[in-house]
This record gives sequence, structure tokens and C-alpha cells, in this order.
Amino acid sequence: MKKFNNVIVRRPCRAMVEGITSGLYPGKPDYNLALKQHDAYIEALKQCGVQVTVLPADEAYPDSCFVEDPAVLTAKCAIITNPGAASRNGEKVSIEEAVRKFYPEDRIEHIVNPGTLEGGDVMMCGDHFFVGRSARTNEEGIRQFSEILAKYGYTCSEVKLEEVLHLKTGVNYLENNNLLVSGEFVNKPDFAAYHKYIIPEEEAYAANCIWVNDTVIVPEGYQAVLAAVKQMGYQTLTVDTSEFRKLDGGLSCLSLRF
Ligand code: CIR
Repeated sequence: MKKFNNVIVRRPCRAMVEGITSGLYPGKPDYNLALKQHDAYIEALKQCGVQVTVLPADEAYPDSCFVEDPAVLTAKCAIITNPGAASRNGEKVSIEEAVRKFYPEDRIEHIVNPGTLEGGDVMMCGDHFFVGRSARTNEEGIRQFSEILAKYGYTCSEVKLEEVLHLKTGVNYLENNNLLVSGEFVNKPDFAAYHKYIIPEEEAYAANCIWVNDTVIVPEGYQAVLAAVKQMGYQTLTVDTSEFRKLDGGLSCLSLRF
């Protein structure tokens, strides 16, 4: 099924070495290697039949290659978020410029102070959106987000996060009712209706796979998850994301798919 026609990515900037990190995956990113991995990521997306818009690097924002966070793009509207990380909040300005090329003015919505929300906390499952309440996404942000979604006929429910950075750090929807779940999300009643593949603890990072038009892109080096995704019947591609992992970033964080 072809669901996504477009993808937006942003080239990593040199300042990425100063990006936010929990230190879970230690080491400073190697900028040149990150660029090569980003090239491969773009190639993989193209193989999934999407047009890729590549925004230029923005040195003012070390984490700006993680374009998923300052916007949520749906089939009916674009929502410019209000990132909760202070050093990332300004990313919303240039992402809005990029989004304007694809959505009419009256379909561009905004999360505003005191609400905060980051796209990494949003998981779209058909017309329903799960939103993680995290250190980056607050109650007011979720309230505004559900109000906006309701205008377009979408529904929304909150998932409380206890450990991970973003909702999609630990749970991702692969369409066809299939979810990859890890850690704190394994037993959450919120996801009881889905067919779940439980990620082994040592492969937790690979909970963050992306479905793009029936192909699932899996991070390189996670054999159990790769085998499970193939077993579910998907075509797969792998991309090495080691340099982005050092900043707690994964495959979904690096693009907006719509
Ligand atoms: C941050 O902490 O904001 C970045 N270093 C990583 C963002 C990852 N984005 C995502 O999970 N959507």
C-alpha cells in the first residue's frame, strides 16, 4: 500500500557533536560518518517510492537533523509543535517554512506555550494518535494536540512515559495492526488491541523501525528484530544509524513521512 508520497529530512550539521544525549549509547558522533549514514538513509527512503526533500544543515541547532520532533504531518493537516527541549525549540521556525510548500495555510496548526510537544512522542495508527506524556511533551501540549486532531476527525490518547525519551523510542506501528514494543510499553493496556512483537532487551534500540509503503526500514545490527519483521511478511531494508544513536536518535527521528 502506498501511503506516503513525501519525506522531509535535514542534513546533519557539524554542531551535531554537541547534540543532546542521555549517554545511553556513549561516544561523540563522527560527523563524516553521520553524513554517509544520512546518505544511505535517503537512498533507502527513495527505494520506498517517496520524494525526498533534503533541507540544508542548520548549524544553529545541533539536533536539527531529527526533523520528526518539530512537526507532525498527517494526511489532512500539519501541526507545528513546540519542542520541550529549550535548545531545540527554535527548530519549529524553519520546519514550518519547509512544510508550507506542502500544506495550505489553513491546514497548518500550532502547539503554543505553555503547551509543549515533540513529534517523537506521537505515534499515528490509522486515524488514532497515541501521544507520550514525557519530559518533552506536557499535559497542555497534549490537550491542544487532541483539540486540533478532533477538528480533522482524528482521535488521540495519552500514554504516560516513565523511562524513555520519546514514545517512539520504545514503540512503533508497522501498519496492518502490527506493533514493535519494548521495555515499559510491553504490558501497557493502551496497546492491547494490536499484534505485538516484543523486542528483546538487548535490541531495544531497534524498536524504532519505520514502515514506508510496505517496506520496513530496520537499524543495522539488530538480527532478532530484522528476522521478526521479515517473519511478519514485510520487505526490509537496513540502515546503519550508529552516529545518530549516540544522540538517542533513531530511524523515525530523522524524517517526516507524509
Ligand atoms: C534529542 O534529545 O532531542 C535528540 N538528541 C534526539 C531526538 C530523537 N528524536 C526522536 O526520538 N524523535
